[in-house]
Amino acid sequence: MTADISMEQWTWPPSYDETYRPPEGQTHWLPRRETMPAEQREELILARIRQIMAYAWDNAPFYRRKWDEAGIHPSAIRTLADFEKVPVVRKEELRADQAAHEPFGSYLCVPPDEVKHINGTSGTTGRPTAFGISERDWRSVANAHARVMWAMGIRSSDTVLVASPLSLYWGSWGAYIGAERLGARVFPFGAGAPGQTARTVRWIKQMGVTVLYGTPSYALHLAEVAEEEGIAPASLGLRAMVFSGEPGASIPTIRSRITEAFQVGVYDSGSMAEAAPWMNLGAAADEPGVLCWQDLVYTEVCDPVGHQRLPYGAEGTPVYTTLERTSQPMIRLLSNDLTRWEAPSAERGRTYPFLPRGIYGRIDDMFTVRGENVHPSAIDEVIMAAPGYGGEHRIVISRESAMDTLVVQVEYDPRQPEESLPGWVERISGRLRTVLGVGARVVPVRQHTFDRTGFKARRVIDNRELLQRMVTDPPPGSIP
Ligand code: 8LE
Repeated sequence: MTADISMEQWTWPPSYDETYRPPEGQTHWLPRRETMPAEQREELILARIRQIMAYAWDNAPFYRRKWDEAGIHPSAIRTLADFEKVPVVRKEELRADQAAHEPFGSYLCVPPDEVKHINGTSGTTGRPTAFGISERDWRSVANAHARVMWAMGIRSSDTVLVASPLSLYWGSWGAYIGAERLGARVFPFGAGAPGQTARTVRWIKQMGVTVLYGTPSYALHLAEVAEEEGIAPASLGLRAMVFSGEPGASIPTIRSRITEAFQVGVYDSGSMAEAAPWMNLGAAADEPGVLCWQDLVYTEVCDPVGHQRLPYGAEGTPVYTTLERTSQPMIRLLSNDLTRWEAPSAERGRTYPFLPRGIYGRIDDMFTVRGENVHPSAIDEVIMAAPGYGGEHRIVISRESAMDTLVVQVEYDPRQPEESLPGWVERISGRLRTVLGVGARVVPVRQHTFDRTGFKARRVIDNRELLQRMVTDPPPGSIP
């Protein structure tokens, strides 16, 4: 077994043979790692976790402080059950630590000049967080994503168009370097500029693009625009779509709208940018659901309060531990997302746990619109700072013509003359767009349209089908 594993580069720190690629007809990129008995893999994962905890203890004041406070030393972790006692890392902690230890935080484990790539969060909840990525980690992510995309059936003969923003977003770059590593032709097109979607349609046809990476919302928009341009989406020649960033690809109604429009295979993927290789949750079949590629990032579906691992079959929140990252390793990163997991089964072709409905929601109040994470408090901040604010507002998320739309109904101060309202609305919309990175329609309403509360404001009204269904038809084992 050891010999097999070393052949497949199970080493710490990770190092990959960059010339390796399986024969086109082979199903698995690293057959041994992907199909070995789950218990055997878990033994290796435990050993790796111990190495990584020792590494973080030595190199990251952030982790040493945190574990010291919890009375935990890496040497005390002898089983995966012991590991459940390691306190989770919250995104807010990373943000605060970065603010105190500019620019990459005291969880950076390599000398700062080894950071060769920067990605980041959009920063809707305050200070943006930077991802400082060493060349070694960049290559590990490329190799990991190549492996997952290989399982999706992507090959060197494919042309992969990246249709998400090519800026801070790890999603786009992760898809790009994964597709490049497996030898495909890559086309970094991006998304979000005015008029860009119609151009996307034309370029897909012109370049013979076969695979598109983006968000499910964007795919639906693309279908609409194609129709408007007089081009049937199914005639574009795409054969697969790889999604991440938001729920959709594992939600039957959305999924079937996409497959019906484009006649493509649909593959869900994506955990969190911090946990890159974020394709660690990735489909290996043209069907809803994602596998947890445990030897890349060890995923525990946990009780959202105590953060202990839950038995297979239960619903909980994923907690991620990166097993190949050296620059900013994440050790028990709390997602606050919602999923249900199933035990590994060799019948799925890979012995990884399975999330049959993917990630289908968030525990906290954050919501995702057109692939952007939006926090209601970021909206509150902008609205309440606007001169002429009338005292209350509502955030309405709905789905209009296949795209998520965000409507903010804002009460205005009656002392504002009616004729100044269009300018007022425009200023707030512009500010919201800057802060959120996504457009919102601002609707002025009369003062006292909305109830006031003496307790907590409930300003978010989510009309989207998914969340409604979760309320009326909760899945078995749901958290009440
Ligand atoms: C349901 C994974 C990536 C790079 O595409 C991404 O969106 O990372 P980011 O910006 O850190 O956002 C992570 C959050 O997006 C997750 O916590 C989850 O709420 C949501 N998300 C990402 N991918 C999916 C998803 N939700 N299904 C997905 N496939």
